[in-house]
Amino acid sequence: MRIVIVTIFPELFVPFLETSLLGRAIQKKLMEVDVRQLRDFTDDAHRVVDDEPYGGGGGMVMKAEPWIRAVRELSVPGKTRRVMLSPRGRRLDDAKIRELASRPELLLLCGRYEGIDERVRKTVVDEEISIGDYVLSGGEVAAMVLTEAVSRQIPAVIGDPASVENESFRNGLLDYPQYTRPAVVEGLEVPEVLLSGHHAEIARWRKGQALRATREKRPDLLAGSAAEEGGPSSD
Ligand code: 21W
Repeated sequence: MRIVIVTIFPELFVPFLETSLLGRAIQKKLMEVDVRQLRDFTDDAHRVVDDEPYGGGGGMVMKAEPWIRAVRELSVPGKTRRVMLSPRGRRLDDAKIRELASRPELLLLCGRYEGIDERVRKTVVDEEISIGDYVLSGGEVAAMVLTEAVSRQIPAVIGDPASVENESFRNGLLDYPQYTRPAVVEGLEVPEVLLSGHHAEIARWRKGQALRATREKRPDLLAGSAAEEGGPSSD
């Protein structure tokens, strides 16, 4: 899959795209990510991308024309899904990530300032996505969240195809608690079942712990799911 990102801060993406899983995936051409400077789509000497809002109020608004030109030039009709990162969008979740990952090409619009002229959304955007109900300074961090989560849907990117299926949220539950050496930390011991070598019992304990954690921390995930069966066990 290919992701094109349009932003006035392309440098924010450089270490992000070079590092770890994503860096390796791009190097191995499992994914292509192109980051483009919005200012390259202006036509004035000063490469201006913002202006004062009609109707007054504080702050600046991103001008429509550079965005419209950028999207038209960088997307392929019928192929590219054009996504604006925006606090007004629908909240991103696992189902949306899977849907986006199934597309051949995404174009991500990252706004700054108080937002983007509404006519951009109306003319060249397929959907608006938010990553949650809190205020960011622009769409760039949200585009990174989306890019990283989408990349993890490609089995070859994470190396072990089985672990895409195993991931939390795929089964609708939070993770079970995890432990590694040493056996005692701050007086707290590793649950005995994990040292037992009884793989079936370990699997049962983990399922019970995942259910308990989900019930306690995120009961909303259990509502209307078939996950709750094969009862929990104690510590
Ligand atoms: C934040 C822009 C707040 C504008 C009308 C008049 C992209 C984001 C963003 C930003 C405002 C996402 C206003 C979660 C986010 C993003 C920048 C408020 C005030 N409206 N997901 N004045 N949170 N944020 N505008 O902030 O671009 S995805």
